[in-house]
Amino acid sequence: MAMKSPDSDSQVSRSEEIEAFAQFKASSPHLDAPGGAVTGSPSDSSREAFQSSLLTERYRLRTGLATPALLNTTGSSSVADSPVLSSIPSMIAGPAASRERRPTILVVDDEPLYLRLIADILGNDFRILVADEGMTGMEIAATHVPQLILLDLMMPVIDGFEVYRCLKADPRTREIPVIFITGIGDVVTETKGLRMGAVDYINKPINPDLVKARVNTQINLKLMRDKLLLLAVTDGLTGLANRFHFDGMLAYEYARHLRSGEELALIMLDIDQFKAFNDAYGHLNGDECLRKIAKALTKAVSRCTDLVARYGGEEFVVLLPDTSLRGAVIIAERIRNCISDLALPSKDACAGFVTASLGVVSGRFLKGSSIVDVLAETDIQLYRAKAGGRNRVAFRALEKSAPMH
Ligand code: GH3
Ligand code: MG
Ligand code: MG
Repeated sequence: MAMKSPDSDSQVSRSEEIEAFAQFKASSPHLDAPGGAVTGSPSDSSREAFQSSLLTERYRLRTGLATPALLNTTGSSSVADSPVLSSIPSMIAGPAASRERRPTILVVDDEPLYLRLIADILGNDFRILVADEGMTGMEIAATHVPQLILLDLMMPVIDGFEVYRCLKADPRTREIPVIFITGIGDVVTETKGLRMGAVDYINKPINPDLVKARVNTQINLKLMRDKLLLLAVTDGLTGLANRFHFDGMLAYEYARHLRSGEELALIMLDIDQFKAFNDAYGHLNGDECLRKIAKALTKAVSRCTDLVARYGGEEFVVLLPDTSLRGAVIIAERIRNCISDLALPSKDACAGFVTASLGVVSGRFLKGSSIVDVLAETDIQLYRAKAGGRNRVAFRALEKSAPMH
């Protein structure tokens, strides 16, 4: 693996250099959150796939321009965006959106009567958003990400199946369960919808008790699934992302950076002489110390695309997409200072308080290079920081031009 060091000793603790880095960083353009790519639609023919992608594209364009209508108690001005909504603003009862804790359900139906009816049936238990046509429905779904969508099959311009395809082709709405509402009620149509992935059907004319029962079941499943998904990616002790999530995100960001050619930075952190801390103060205090350090780490990174994770034991990692070595070293120094500033006493540690050592790498990667090499090099830098006396940052730039093996 071809690497180069940015300076002769690779040790950073000079305040002037940090200041210069800070100025450099302040002058760099701000990072936007990455937009997810549409990976295709689950259409059953190429014509449908083409139509879906066209619709998705139109929908995306419109999403950037239009604020979707939100129906609430106060009858906000956005309600007037839709003739259907403006006629039924008082239908939804409940607290203001900002204090809203009830699950959200989006109802998409071209018939105002049914929007009214369903909102009446479910309005006491759920926050209800409505749309009188598919395009608006998709916009609202992407912006508000409801827990469930009730989607009418028979609508003019874009029917429910097509709206469903677009919802499933969009990463922002892909995971939202959909119940179809249909007046057709034949086996072929219902089977088609269920095969596409709809979670259930509601038949017109609507039976309120049946609607409530079906909706409650699906909302409970969705909430439970969301909770499990969150648990699967969270470290139980610190609340940070866990190793599993970090590995997935590293692979994703690495692949993205292979394509974009932008720099990707990684920080690996290990608490110094933490065994001594545990021995002196006990494991419960050790756990509390890890939680405090996790909080400090979260505070030290600012971009929404940065990921802080617990790598294992008393080791943490920070993934910094689109970040130069200079930027990453500034952040590593900030983290190191935040941890020192906690001033957690550790009588047997060299410094007398809890400190950490950090290894940093950043680089542009070529096809054929390996993510394992990046991790291994970050680890090497971490142990250089340890060997250099602990409570410090060591770093290295990964060579841009030479492929790694
Ligand atoms: P070094 O400066 O070389 O990193 O020394 P160290 O003592 O930190 O490293 P070592 O690998 O010898 O010990 C790591 C310690 O971290 C030992 C283990 O008890 C502690 N540790 C790991 N995970 C946890 C945890 O979840 N809770 C607590 N309280 N301690 C933990
Ligand atoms: Mg360790
Ligand atoms: Mg340690």
